[in-house]
Amino acid sequence: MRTSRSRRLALALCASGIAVFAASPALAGADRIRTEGPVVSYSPAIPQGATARVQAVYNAAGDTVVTLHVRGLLPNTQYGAHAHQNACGLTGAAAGPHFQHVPDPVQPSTNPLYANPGNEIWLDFTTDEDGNASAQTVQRWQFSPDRRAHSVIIHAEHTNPGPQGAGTAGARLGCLTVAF
Ligand SMILES: [Cu+2]
Repeated sequence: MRTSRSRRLALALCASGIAVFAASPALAGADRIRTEGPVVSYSPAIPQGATARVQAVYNAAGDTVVTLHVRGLLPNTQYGAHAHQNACGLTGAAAGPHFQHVPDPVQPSTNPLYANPGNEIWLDFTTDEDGNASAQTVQRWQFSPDRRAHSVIIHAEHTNPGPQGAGTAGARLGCLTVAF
């Protein structure tokens, strides 16, 4: 009985060790990441103190579920949001192009065959009267170890679905670096 209990304890410790490992800075295997922090602001439309939280989960079906929560933005306002290739920098441009699961050979990509919400991570939202909002998208793919998104950019407009200018969403207003 005692042996069995200590064995269970060892298994529990082992499991918690795996859980700690799974909280590593990037998604891998059946895993999840969660990043929360102040939104880097490039515009008065991202007020001082605005925060965002991004969670990404790999499920057993091979999907990637990405959720965005924002707080402290302008009230009752439409924003666009996407996962971008690079981490946030001093300007909105530093985050680079949208992350694309299948990369468009023509960049910047506005071809709806590539610039679409199945091949990119779009997280558009409209804030409530307190400036808060959330958005979620489910992708039928997962990141590859060497090619993954590194930020979420918040834009001035909801994303244009195309066919002309697909994926565009106006100025880059703010950014959160996310280790997808
Ligand atoms: Cu974008």
